[in-house]
Amino acid sequence: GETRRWWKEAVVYQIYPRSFNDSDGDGVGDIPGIRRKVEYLDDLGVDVVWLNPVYESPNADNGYDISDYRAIMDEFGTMEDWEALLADLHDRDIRLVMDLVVNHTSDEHAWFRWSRESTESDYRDWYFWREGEDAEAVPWDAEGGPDGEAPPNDWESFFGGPAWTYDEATGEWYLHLFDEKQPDLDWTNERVREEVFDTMAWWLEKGIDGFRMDVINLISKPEGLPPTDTDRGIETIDRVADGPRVHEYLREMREAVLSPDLLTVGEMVGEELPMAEARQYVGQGPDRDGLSMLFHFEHMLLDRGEEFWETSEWELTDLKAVFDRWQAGLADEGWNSLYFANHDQPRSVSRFGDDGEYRRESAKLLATLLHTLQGTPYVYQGEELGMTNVPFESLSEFRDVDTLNPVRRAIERGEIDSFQSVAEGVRANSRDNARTPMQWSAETNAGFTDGEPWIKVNPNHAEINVADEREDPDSVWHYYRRLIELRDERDVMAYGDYDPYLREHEEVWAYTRTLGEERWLVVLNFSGTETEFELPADVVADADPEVVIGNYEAGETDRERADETAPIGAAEAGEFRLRPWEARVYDL
Ligand code: TEU
Repeated sequence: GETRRWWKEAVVYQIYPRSFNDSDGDGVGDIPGIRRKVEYLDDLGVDVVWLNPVYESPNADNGYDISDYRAIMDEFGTMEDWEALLADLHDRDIRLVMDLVVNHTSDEHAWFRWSRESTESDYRDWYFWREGEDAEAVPWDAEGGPDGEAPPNDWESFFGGPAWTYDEATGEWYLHLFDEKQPDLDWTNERVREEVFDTMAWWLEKGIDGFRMDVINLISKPEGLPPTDTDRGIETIDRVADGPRVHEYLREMREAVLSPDLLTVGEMVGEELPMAEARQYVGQGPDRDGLSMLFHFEHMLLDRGEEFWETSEWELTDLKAVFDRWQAGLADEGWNSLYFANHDQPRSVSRFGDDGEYRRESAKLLATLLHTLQGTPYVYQGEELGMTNVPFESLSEFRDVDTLNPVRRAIERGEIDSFQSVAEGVRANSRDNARTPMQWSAETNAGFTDGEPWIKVNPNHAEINVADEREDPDSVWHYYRRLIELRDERDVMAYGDYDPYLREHEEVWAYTRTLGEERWLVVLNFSGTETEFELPADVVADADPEVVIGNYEAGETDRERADETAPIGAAEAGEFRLRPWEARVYDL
């Protein structure tokens, strides 16, 4: 993390356009709607917007199925609207990062339509077309093809079911690691790579500031597409993640179109990403891939169960271990991205905090953590209000293919009785928790639309919304704003070294950040009860250090506070007491 870069000092705000702001009353958010909120983003103080896909798409997966990389989806507006948005953002010194989805296209993309026409098509080898297998000869299910024919291998789609779809027209199967409307591009084909790089250059030419790269670690499939080997613990994801040529492709991309002044963040799906592999992706040396940063999933999997509708209890010690590993692993080479939420994940306060009694405190605690680790923080729309998960009541209220497919399929196959029998887990895990409309006000539809919203609005918008949050100086929103502002004032936030303490403590997360003479201590109580702990005396030599920010009475020192509220405060150097979900940052 030595070299200074603008994207290391930035805070990124993620916009899911479909759910951000609707300007024309069709119930779907749009680009003119975002333009009306640029001032809002500027007030919050963010430096970068990452925009989820806005390209032409039949929306089988809300824009992650692209049918034209160089056109804007009608529902979202026009290319002129998009250009005006870019100009508005740049006017306020906010940069724009676009989503790059090139592991797959839509099945309605011209390339796939041509590819599908015949086995002789010029575009046939742009995708993975294969003959089926003799169902008698292979151990996997013969699902979806003609009698007696099984798919080419047993890979499973991320959205459930086989990763292959049989196509009547030519009697072959095509690969799709996601929905059947998202066929995978074959990157071994040089023309595919050239076309992708041309498209990237075309957008860069328009003046964008970087790319978020969707499932970029899936672009290289293993030679021969071997089936899984569950006896040896090899599942589909192990076959397809971080494939044999992925680094070669990324270095080619780097050479063709990228530069270190762009923000490039690669999404790396999978269970565990070895640090050596990660450094290869985000190292800046000439033989590295040169991405700015990556999204790994390790903390996102801690509370997941085996099945989509199952959850498990996460432990703070595990969460800390994940971050300790990544903070240390990318300290000298590469750079971390920091996120607790995005459009694919349940709401962070419902998951890692307490969305009941201590919603505000715990939302601010998570914000403190996000902004005081080493790396670039990503704020997902609504996170700055402490927006929560959604009380979905029936399957018909969900919209997401990644919720509907697995549940419907499990019902069809008799694995579960009904939605109601798994409702709790689905409600906890569904991506739709993140996709309900941004809560602007207490008004009808949270001020998101004058029409009928495409997905339900969280009924708690009456209590949680931008208008109220901005009104109240103690709100989650104002706390985020202050954290973002602090980053501009204090270099230690971006560049300080991270050193953790009390790693085995089950409720407390404590660490210092050090940059030259500057040293911060962060203490976080991840529980709903008061907690006491001690740090080595040499960490806190001063018995009354200044509080930089905290989620109770910000700005007070411990001693001042101790006078008024007896149980709180460091009585002697190194001794701490934190209230429920209390977060404090000290300047030592
Ligand atoms: O997501 C990749 C991905 O695999 C997960 O985030 C996914 O939501 C989850 O593992 C499914 O169980 C990216 C995009 O962020 C997501 O919205 C897209 O649906 C997906 O790629 C396909 O493009």
